[in-house]
Amino acid sequence: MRNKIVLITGATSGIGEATAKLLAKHKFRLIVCGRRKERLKRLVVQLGQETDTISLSFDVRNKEEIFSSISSLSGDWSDIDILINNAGNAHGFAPIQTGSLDDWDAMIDINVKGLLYVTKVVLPRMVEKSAGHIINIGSIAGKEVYPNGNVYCASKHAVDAINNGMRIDLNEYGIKVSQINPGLVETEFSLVRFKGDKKRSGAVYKGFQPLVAADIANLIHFIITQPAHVNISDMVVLPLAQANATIVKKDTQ
Ligand code: NDP
Ligand code: 8X3
Repeated sequence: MRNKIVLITGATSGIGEATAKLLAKHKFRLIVCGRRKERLKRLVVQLGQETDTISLSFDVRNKEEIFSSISSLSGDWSDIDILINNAGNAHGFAPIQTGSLDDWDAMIDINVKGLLYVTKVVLPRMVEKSAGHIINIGSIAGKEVYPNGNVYCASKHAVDAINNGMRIDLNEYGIKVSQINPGLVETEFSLVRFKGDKKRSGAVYKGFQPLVAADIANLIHFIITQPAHVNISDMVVLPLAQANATIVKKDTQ
């Protein structure tokens, strides 16, 4: 039997990249995706030393781009066993009365519609063979709402609902659907949220030990290596210092 093929969106940094690196060590065959082509090229060279790796570059907001790149997969690469819907970000951190329309569009288009578009292209083959596994990366922001989180939280609540809906609809096909909802993970996430402001983004993770991307990669590996009859449907994971979306115990010095 061939090694399983995993398509990871948002593999150019953070959680997606750490997951690609870990799964490469475990010899999963990888399709790494993102918009930044230079990073994808480097990943293919690096991971290619451990496992078969190819890349696809598309913006998850662009359905034509998604459909044509995933449909262009040839040979058994089109037979994706595991889809990791990870691409996403928060854009901005403003109260609802002053939030930017562009930021709102970005979050709904990327975190919600992008996840749906990619799933739409990958699912038919899974349904046809009655097998497969979809991992959706939600967030603590999809379980709770916090000040200034408004639309980002809404986008992740949507992912939570879609995750549950997928599991119900795909139940008869034996396709596993799982979600991981992390709290604070130190990646490029806050840099994107604060539009490149390193001081502001760095401050998010000061005074406590945040999760790192490799922590989430470990959990993804755990979820996809369970026995065939076991489906981990939903998992919330927080740093020890974080009690919920709003309470984080920080050193004050
Ligand atoms: P990063 O900013 O490090 O990574 C985001 C990834 O998403 C990048 O690889 C980026 O690739 C990709 N991406 C963003 N926009 C698009 C787009 N329009 N089209 C295609 N790919 C896109 O953040 P994280 O690794 O932290 O985030 C990964 C996921 O984890 C997100 O869904 C996020 O909401 C979620 N999450 C993060 C938490 C955290 O605290 N960090 C906590 C809970 C959930 P590229 O720019 O190359 O396109
Ligand atoms: C990312 C974690 O708390 O910034 O989803 O929303 S948080």
